[in-house]
Amino acid sequence: MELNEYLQQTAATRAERMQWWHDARFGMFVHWGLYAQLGRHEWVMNRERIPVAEYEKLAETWQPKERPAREWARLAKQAGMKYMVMTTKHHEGFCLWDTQQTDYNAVKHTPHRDLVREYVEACREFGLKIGFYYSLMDWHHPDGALCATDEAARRRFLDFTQGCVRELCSNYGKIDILWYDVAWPLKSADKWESVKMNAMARQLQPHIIIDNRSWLDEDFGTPEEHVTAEKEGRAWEACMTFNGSWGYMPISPDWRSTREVVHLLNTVTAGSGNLLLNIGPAPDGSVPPEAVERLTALGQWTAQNQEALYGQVERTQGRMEWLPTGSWTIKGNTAYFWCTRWPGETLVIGGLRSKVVKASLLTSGAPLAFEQTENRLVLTGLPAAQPDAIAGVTILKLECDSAPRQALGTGYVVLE
Ligand code: H79
Repeated sequence: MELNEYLQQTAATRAERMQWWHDARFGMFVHWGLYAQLGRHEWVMNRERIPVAEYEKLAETWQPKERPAREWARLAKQAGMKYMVMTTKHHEGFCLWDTQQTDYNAVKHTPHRDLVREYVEACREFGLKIGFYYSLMDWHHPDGALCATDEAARRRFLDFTQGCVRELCSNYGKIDILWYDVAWPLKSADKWESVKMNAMARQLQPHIIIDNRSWLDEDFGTPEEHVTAEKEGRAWEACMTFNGSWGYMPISPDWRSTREVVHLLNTVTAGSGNLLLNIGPAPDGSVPPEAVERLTALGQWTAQNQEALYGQVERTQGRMEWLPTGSWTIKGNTAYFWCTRWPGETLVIGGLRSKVVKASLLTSGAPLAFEQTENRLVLTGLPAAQPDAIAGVTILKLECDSAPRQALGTGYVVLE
């Protein structure tokens, strides 16, 4: 298929295909592979220069417990996540599904199970949308690097890659997201035959959503380990680790707190983006206790604040101002103020240009007294201390008579 025709076709169906994804806001990334057994990051093979033959031995010793994917899916559901994305093959090249493309897979070797099927079944059981991560870069395949300089190797590697994508899109029922990663070493969509590959994926899975990592922009951008909104109108999803490593890494002590994750949710929601938060299960498939603890707390918080979090939101960029006490998200005529620094019984917001009709605490629904003059909204009678004990983030709901807008202007403060 021609590039232009492909781009037109995918653009024509994008809004409809992406609706659930925009509403979902929050997903779980799962990085699981042979590297989990070493517990030193999913790049351990590359960073420690482990020879392929030595690394391969990890494929004889992997012993996951029974159906850990059910634990992940249950936890994701409880945390308020609406979809999952799991590594079907990371850079190490080990395929977690029953593939015909290589013997280096989880059925031919340990654990002698189709881990992708278990994952898919768990997602369905818990009502989560299903994403497949697939690393184009491959450190195990003999043509994975050679393909850059050897035309016959490139042909073999593309046949392998397209074969993998075909299987993943054919053998597991409806798949919702295809999440490519690291299109190394080939440096263009042409070289990867990305249009052909992704058109095939779409033919097999007409509703699928594809990320931007096969040298095509496709459906959404993927800022990694930072939360940066794409340009207006472009969908984006920030993918974030919990502790600085995607793969299991118990020696990393730097876990993001529940509060930090709520702050991430605030930022992505303000930019109409999504958050894909990662867990790296242990070799047996269990979720690190630090992640369980935080995701469980997050679940309580998201359940109480779901109205502000999920569904169609508007971007706040250029519409609202920063404030020292918290930050905004917007949904229709309602502004949500995520108060992270509780000021006590009175909260003052400057420069709100829309008339507030009703103010309340989102969690309890308790109405708040307020007075609004031209340049100041003064809310009174608030609890003396931060009411939210889970993350220290309480949302104030301000229903306005028009689309919320805030502009402080220069006012009377002369800065010179
Ligand atoms: O799966 C997780 C990470 O392992 C993977 N993406 C997330 C989701 C990833 N993280 N960092 N990277 C990939 C870095 C990628 C570096 C690269 Fe390169 C730059 C790959 C290709 C160009 C340097 C040069 C490393 C390989 C060639």
